Amino acid sequence: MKVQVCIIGGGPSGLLLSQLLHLQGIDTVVLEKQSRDYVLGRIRAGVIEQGFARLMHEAGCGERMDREGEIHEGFHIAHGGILDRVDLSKYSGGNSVLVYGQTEVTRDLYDARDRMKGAVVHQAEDVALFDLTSDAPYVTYRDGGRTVRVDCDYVVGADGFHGVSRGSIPKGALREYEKVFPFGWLGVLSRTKPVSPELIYTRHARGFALCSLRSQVLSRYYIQVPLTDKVEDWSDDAFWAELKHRLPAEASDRLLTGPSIEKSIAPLRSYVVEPMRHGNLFLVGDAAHIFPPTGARGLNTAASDVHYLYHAMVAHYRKGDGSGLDCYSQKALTRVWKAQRFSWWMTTLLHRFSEDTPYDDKLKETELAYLFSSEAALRVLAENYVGLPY
Ligand code: RFL
Ligand code: PHB
Repeated sequence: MKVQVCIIGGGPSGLLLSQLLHLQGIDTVVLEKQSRDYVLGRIRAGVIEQGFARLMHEAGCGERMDREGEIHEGFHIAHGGILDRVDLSKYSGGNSVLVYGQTEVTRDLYDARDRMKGAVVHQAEDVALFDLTSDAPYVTYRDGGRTVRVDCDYVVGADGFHGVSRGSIPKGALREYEKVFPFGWLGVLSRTKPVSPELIYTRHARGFALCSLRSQVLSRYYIQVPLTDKVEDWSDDAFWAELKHRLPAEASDRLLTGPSIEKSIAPLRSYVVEPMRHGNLFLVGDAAHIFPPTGARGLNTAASDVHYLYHAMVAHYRKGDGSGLDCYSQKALTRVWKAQRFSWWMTTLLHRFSEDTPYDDKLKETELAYLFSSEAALRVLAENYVGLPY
C-alpha cells in the first residue's frame, strides 16, 4: 500500500486528522489495533472546547454535535460545604464549552470516514515503524496471517499513551517529563437525571468528586480513590454513599441514584514528551502528552495538535511550504505546557493528597476564597477552561 500519510491509532486524534486531510485531497490510511466496537466502548471525555467543535465542523462532522451537544456557559466548584459558580461566558468574553461525549465524537468521525470511503484498518496487529529519518519511511502490520507494508511520506503517531509510535523513537532523541499522582478517579455512568444541569467540581476532606453528564438523562460521576482500590471493591451503593458524603447538602439532597451502566478507575498522570517530531514521524494527542482529567484538557489539546499538523501538512502539499512542519513540535508544545499548567493547578487545588498538612489545607481554602472574590482570578480560570486560542 502507498499513501501520503500513514496514521497510527483510530482514536479521536487519528480519525480527525485523517478526515481533515482527506477533505484536502491528501491520502491517508488509519491503522487501529482494536475493533471499532472496542474503541466506541471507551467512556472518556465529556467537555469539549469551542476550538475543537470548530475543527469538527471543518471536518464535516459537526451536525449531530450541534443538535445533541449541550452548550455550558458555567460550572460550579463546591468547597467548604458551599457551591460557587464560575460564569465562563462572563469571564471569557462570551465563550463556553460543549458537553458532548468522546464516544459520540468518535462515532461521528467513523461515520464521516465511512461516507468518504476513508481507509481505516481495524485490528491491525503488530504495527511497526521503519526508516523514520529517511525520505521513505514505512509501516508494517499483520492482518491475520499476512504482513502488509505501507509506504508513505509521513507517519503520524496518534496511538495514545500506550501506543507503539513514541516507543519507535530512540530514547536519546526524546526528553520525557512526568508526574504520577498517588490516586485515581472511579467513574460511574448512570441513566439518571444529572444532579445539576451544570458540572460540579468538589473539594472535600475525604477527596475530590465531580458531577458531570452526557445529557439531561445520562449522568457521569467521579470520586477520587486510592490507587490500590479496584473497581470490584466498589458496589454501586458504596459509590453513591461516598459521592453523597462529599457533595454539599444542596446537591446531595437532590442526587438521584440508579444502577451503574459503566464503572472504571483511571489513574491520574501528567506526561509530556519533547520534541513531538522525529524525522518524518509526528506525534499527536495522548501519544505525546497526558493530562489528569480535572481540567478537561486531554482531548482538547489533542485537537490543537491536530489543527497545527493539519495546516502544516496542507501548506507542505499545496504550496511546498515546509515551515509549518518544521515548527509543529514547538508550536504544539507551547500550548501543551500551558494546558499542563492549568490541569496541575486545578488537580492540586481540588484533590486531597495524603501528605497535605493543615497549612496546605488553609492555603487551598484561601486560594478558593480568593478565586471567588476576584474577577481577575475568575478570568484566568475561565480563559483556560474554555481553551487558550490557537
Ligand atoms: P486515544 O483515545 O487513546 O486513541 C489512541 C488509539 O490508538 C490505538 N492504538 C494503536 N493502534 C495501532 N497500533 C498500536 N500499537 C496501538 N496502540 C494503541 C488505541 O486502541 C486507540 O484507539 O488517544 P487520542 O486519539 O490522542 O485521544 C486522546 C483522548 O482520548 C484523551 O486525551 C481524553 O480522553 C482525555 N480526557 C478528557 N479530555 C478532554 O479534553 N476533556 C474531558 O472532559 C476529558 N475527560 C479524559 C476524561 C480521560 C479520561 N480517562 C479515562 C483517562 C475523562 C477520563 C476519565
Ligand atoms: C466527563 O464528563 O467525563 C468529564 C468532565 C469534565 C472533566 C473530566 C471528565 O474535567
